[in-house]
Amino acid sequence: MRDRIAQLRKELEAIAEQERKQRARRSLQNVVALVGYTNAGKSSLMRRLCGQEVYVADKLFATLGITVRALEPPTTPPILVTDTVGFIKDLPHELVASFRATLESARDADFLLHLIDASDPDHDKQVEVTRTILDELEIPPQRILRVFNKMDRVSPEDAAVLAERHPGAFFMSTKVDGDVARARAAVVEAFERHMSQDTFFVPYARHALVAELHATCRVLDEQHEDEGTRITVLGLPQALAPVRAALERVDAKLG
Ligand SMILES: Nc1nc2c(ncn2[C@@H]2O[C@H](COP(=O)(O)OP(=O)(O)OP(=O)(O)O)[C@@H](O)[C@H]2O)c(=O)[nH]1
Ligand SMILES: [Mg+2]
Repeated sequence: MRDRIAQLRKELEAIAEQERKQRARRSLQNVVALVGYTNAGKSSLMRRLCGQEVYVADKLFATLGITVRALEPPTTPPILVTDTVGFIKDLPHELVASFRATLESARDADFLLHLIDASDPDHDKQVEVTRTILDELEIPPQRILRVFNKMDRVSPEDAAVLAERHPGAFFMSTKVDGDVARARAAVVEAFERHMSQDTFFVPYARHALVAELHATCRVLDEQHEDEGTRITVLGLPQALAPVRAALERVDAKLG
């Protein structure tokens, strides 16, 4: 009997370790990608959202690689923001490689902010270029939020026309604190829409799962009972499902 318990414990530890690794990978998936035509203000928005030094310059292709940073102040679970290389109509050859990484990060993102320079008289054409590429990647439109940036340089009359023509779009300036706060709230809200509430009873022997829930979800309630912890969390399906599966596997083995 003792041998059997020792054996089970070893197996459980191995499973837990494997799950920890899988979850660590999965948690990287809470990603919002900033995409759009070059010079739209992607890096500026990233800098405002993540409170980090991100290279911003008034020149084409200021960004030539992918940058990933967590939303700051942090959320639970963390939301990662990816800055990407700007889209353009006829991509210069030497940029194809770095652009490929941009396409990948766009495809992998849970949610995309499509930034548009509203002050550029040519922005219609630029929207079209980005939209075509996102279409080719088969990114569902409901995952994309159009963000008209640089609204500080748009007259109220033009702003009204834009709002009329693009219902559901987001209008902002990275120079306006209130706008950045609204953008942050929109990103957080997009993730929270996909979160659901769940309650787990985690035996003390598996308390590592409680730590994982703290890392990947928002804990709403936690009670320590005789045999374990009863914990209610709000989390994304990809965070909740593996914990549920791990607990069921333990039940099956011990029962
Ligand atoms: N007036 C105004 N200028 C802005 C705004 N947001 C960004 N800019 C300016 O626009 C220029 C380009 O900004 P970036 O953030 O580097 O643009 P990007 O989309 O990352 O550009 P690439 O990396 O080249 O694709 C910079 O000079 C910014 O200061 C805004 O809301 N209003
Ligand atoms: Mg940039």
